[in-house]
Amino acid sequence: HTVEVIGVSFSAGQPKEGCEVGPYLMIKAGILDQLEKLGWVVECPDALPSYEHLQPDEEEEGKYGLLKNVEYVSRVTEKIHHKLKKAAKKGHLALTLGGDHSIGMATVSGALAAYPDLGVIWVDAHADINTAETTESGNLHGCPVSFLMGIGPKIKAFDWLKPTLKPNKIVYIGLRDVDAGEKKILKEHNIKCFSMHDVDRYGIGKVMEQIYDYLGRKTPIHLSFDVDALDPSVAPSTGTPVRGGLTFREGHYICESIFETGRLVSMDMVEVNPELADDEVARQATVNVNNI
Ligand code: DIR
Ligand code: MN
Ligand code: MN
Ligand code: MN
Repeated sequence: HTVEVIGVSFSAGQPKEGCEVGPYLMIKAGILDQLEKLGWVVECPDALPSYEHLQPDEEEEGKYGLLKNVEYVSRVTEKIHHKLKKAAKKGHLALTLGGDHSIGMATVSGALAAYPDLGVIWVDAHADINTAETTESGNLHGCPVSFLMGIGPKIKAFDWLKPTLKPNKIVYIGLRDVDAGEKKILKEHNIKCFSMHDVDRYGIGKVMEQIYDYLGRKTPIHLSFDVDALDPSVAPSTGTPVRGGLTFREGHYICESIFETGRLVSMDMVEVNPELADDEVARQATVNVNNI
């Protein structure tokens, strides 16, 4: 089986510099070797391309109210969308290393283009479902899910993105910092959420079983893993840490369990920001959190 690793050195979906270095450090820490040891054929044609040449001139930004870097995020995510779609259509497992979570627009839409009945498991402290109307920060990493669903005002720069994700094809795990406007959207669209409260209540094993029942036992799965879903004591080096998160084992269990279904077709690992660590120990803990 082949895994195609797509590095996305990009951080314009949020204001803190550093998560563009994430893919570089995860590769340096040995993720490709780990995958080979697990028996994967690893293809990594273009792990660390720079997207700086896609950065628009200043006057092309600022056209969408509070939302920042719309043009830039759109250009980069459109590129990644095509890469992902191509990898998925070849039947490869697409592994995207971010980068900030705005790239979820690219990966989920790319996987959906190859697998129309895709189910998405979004592991995150945050719901990332703000719209141009509800966002308080203007950061696009807080918006990918609404863009994928076509909720909220239409953004012209994102004409390329076909909003094909249905509200009943996504499930959240790990939520604990959800904005008021997001709560309203989650409720209105009846979106399935397993907050940290639910992880505590059922245990991660039962949460995963409920998710497979909900999404259906045949659907291909995309896993979008925001490292801030993990507790800051496990993965401190990220832009918006929130205490009370998943343990190391709960995070690994989610990944192992989804892999065991045999239906994982694509995965993102995002928001690893080595610049934000207090020290080298914290940095290595976060970069290496995928490693056992
Ligand atoms: C917040 C934070 N809901 C926002 N979102 C984050 O900016 O829209 N997502 N940090 O990972
Ligand atoms: Mn191949
Ligand atoms: Mn996120
Ligand atoms: Mn998050």
